[in-house]
Amino acid sequence: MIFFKNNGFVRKQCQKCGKFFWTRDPERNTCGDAPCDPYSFIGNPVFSREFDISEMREYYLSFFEARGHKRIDRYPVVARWRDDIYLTIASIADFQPFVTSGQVPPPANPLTISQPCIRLNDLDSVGRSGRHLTNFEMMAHHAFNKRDNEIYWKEHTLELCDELLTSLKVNPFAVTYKEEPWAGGGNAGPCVEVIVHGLELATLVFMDLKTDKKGDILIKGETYSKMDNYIVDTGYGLERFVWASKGSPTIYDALFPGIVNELMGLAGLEHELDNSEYANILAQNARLAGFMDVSEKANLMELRKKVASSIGMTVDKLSAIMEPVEKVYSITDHTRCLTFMLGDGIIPSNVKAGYLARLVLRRTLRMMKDLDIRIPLSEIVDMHIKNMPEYPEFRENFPVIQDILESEEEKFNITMERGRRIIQKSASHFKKTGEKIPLSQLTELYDSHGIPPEMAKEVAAEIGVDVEFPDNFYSIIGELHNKAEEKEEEVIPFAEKLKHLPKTKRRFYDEPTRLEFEAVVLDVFDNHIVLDNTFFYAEGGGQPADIGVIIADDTVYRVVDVQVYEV
Ligand code: A5A
Repeated sequence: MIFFKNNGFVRKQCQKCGKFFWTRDPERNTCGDAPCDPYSFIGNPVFSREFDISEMREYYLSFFEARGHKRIDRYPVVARWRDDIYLTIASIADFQPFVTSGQVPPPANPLTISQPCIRLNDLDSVGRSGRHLTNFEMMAHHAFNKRDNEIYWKEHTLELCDELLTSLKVNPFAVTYKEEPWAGGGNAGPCVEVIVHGLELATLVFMDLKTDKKGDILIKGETYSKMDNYIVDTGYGLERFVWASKGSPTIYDALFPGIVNELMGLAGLEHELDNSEYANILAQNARLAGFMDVSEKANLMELRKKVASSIGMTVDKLSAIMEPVEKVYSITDHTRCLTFMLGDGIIPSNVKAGYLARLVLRRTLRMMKDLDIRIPLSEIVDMHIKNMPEYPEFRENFPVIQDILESEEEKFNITMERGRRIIQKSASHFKKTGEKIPLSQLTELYDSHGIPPEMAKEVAAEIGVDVEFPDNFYSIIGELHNKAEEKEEEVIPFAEKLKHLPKTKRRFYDEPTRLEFEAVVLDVFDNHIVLDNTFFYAEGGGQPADIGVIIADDTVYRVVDVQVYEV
């Protein structure tokens, strides 16, 4: 890329992970990302000043506004406009699939946005890795390019990123751009991850692929083909920027110190922090916490061992110290996630987005029980809402949120009592056969009865039956349930015949209000008609098709539906 070449970067291969990256520092041999490098900004902030969340968001959005981007309001965290995923997992999800495919024009071009996102595939790293949240804001700038209308592409995207970091006074030698593929929500493309002092702050995706069962480009197990459009899809982690500006031990301490302290106190951990040995271990763990990415590797004990041996202590001692602290962080994170989920109208249930809300809710209640924190969930949610004056809608919805939380807490307690009996029954069966309770049974216990695997383990142990489940159990469940069931592939009527016809010119975006037009009939199959051009809006983008009439000679035909068939 010309930008890198013109700005003194060199391309290197990481000595640890083998991936390629760009750096201005000729001495650098590692990519700078976790787990290849530790966090080197803890206690050593990366920018010239501290930012809180609102300040950082405003800094970013006005930076891009000043550079020709239009600011767009956020979308909800529940992706109601999509039928393939339930939650808004990235800012680009707002514009998929109809804007990215070119069927619908973007609300502005180029644009900038700060989009609250929810990702449950990182669930088991939350609280542990120092950097993962279930709910975070993705600050972004997007440009939607067409072959005949390019806004900007790779070079300008890199220039903007570099200018933003320079304006924040980041040391240019500390920044690495790591090459990776990125895929999500039906599109993919090459990307560079922007890493500073061990922390991935942003990702710049050059999106030019779409999912295609017949495509021949394979990324993360799915096949893709090239799109005509090419889209600048960036994502800058707002909370990670705030954390980097403060250099606190974890992202949670940087974002919600008040709530973390309050929960530490309720869990009886507060006094420990005054103990210098304990504080020292927490500090050392914080630098190395980047290793604790449980999402993919899924072996918590192995990861913990690595950290313990780097600190020079036994893994048991480190686990005993870290586990309760990590739970406090997770509870803090999960309750903010619930604030967004319920605040944006999700009702906990057994299906779709409601299932995911219940998953987060029950995981939170389970951890609160473990730490013996006995306050209603709504009290913690209330603390979050107080911290977020920029979301007045959550304060407005609070009475409803409170009702939902209370009713869910009651249901959880009933489930726990019933669950105990169900596990006892199942465990006695496995005691007789001498087997462990298999994972499929644990998933079934969770899915059908809401019984968390930790509880199954506890109750089964009382009977003498072993239970093992992967460390990323919740991430697996979250991932499984975030994808809607795939639809049957559409059968296109008359596909063979349509192949030989020219494409219909879709003119409804040129003059959306036009009500009459002339067209040539290209062909007729049964009661389907193909025109050479049309102002009839074809069903798409969540909008139904236009209806009307076609007059040929003296006959009037009713148009009851309009469809696009790509063959
Ligand atoms: N569509 C592309 C841009 C995308 O989603 N890329 S990404 O998955 O890498 O996310 C963009 C940025 O969001 C990351 O670089 C990181 O800064 C932030 N981010 C992603 N997952 C996060 C999480 N679980 N917690 C906090 N921040 C996260």
